Amino acid sequence: MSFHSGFVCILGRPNAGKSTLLNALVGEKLAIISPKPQTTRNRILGIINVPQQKGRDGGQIVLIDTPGVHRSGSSLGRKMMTEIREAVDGCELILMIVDAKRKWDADDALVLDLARKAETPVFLLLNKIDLLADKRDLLPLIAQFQARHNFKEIVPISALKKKGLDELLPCVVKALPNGPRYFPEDQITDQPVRFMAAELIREHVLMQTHEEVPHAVSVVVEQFEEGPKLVRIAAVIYCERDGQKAILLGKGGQMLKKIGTSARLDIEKMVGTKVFLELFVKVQPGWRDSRQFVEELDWRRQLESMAGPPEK
Ligand SMILES: Nc1nc2c(ncn2[C@@H]2O[C@H](COP(=O)(O)OP(=O)(O)OP(=O)(O)O)[C@@H](O)[C@H]2O)c(=O)[nH]1
Ligand SMILES: [Mg+2]
Repeated sequence: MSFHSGFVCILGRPNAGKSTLLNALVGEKLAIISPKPQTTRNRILGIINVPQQKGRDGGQIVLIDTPGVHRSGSSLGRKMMTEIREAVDGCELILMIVDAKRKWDADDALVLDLARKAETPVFLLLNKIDLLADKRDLLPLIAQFQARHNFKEIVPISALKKKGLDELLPCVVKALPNGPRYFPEDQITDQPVRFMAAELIREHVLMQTHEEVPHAVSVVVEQFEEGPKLVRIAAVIYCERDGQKAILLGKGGQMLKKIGTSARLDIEKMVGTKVFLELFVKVQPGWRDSRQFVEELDWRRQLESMAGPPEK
């Protein structure tokens, strides 16, 4: 018996179900989900330990959820594409995920192009099969995909209903090289709770607002103080225009209150203690086109600057 390990990148167009898959495979909510495209903006690590079982090799899968592959000229869009490329670079396996209910189009072609260039084995995951009325539709669909690329495996799944995942995991382990355990067995992500809290707040903004508002919003946690019985959090919801700020506040502050209450309950579930959450809304005109602002949103960068300059 041997131990397999490696980095596995989930790649796909916006809304294909990448983050739903990450959460389902890890068994914890690490990434926020929404029906709106371009929900995920950073790469998100999820660590899965697969025990040796019934003669099968065990291993550690370091799964990376990525933003949806898309064409965009904004600084935010470019940053999202950089996050995707960083995840793809150096991974041992790509899980390309497509929505089985959608016709193949230029966006999927863009994803396949990225996967091909990586020169890494690619699994094709046909997601959302729970939406197929007739399961016999799967066979011609699989044949179509086989003609597009020499996929190492084609696996029909439903990330939402957790179908096909038990078949997928051993295939992923088998496709990885023999290697070390990269992360301790009890670690499931590299993302600190402070930043997960910011994402949960953004998820509630995505749920409660429409049209351009969700895309124009970013969330920064400015204060995060963990006590034994209470976590105090102050966060700023940035938007781009006064009109968006008015929507986020709502009549008499009702909208912000609603977002705050529901986000607080989710954060309490995550941290396991009471949370005191204060939210502010600020206008940062055109932040999505500001390279500096977009870079400052990157939590990996924020962590570096919190740690201060390296000691000599
Ligand atoms: N019916 C069905 N819906 C799914 C499935 N997987 C994901 N969804 C839904 O598809 C929508 C998008 O899911 P996400 O996981 O946020 O998609 P994503 O690929 O991470 O999207 P971006 O982060 O925007 O790139 C959500 O409404 C999910 O509930 C599935 O297997 N079946
Ligand atoms: Mg996502």
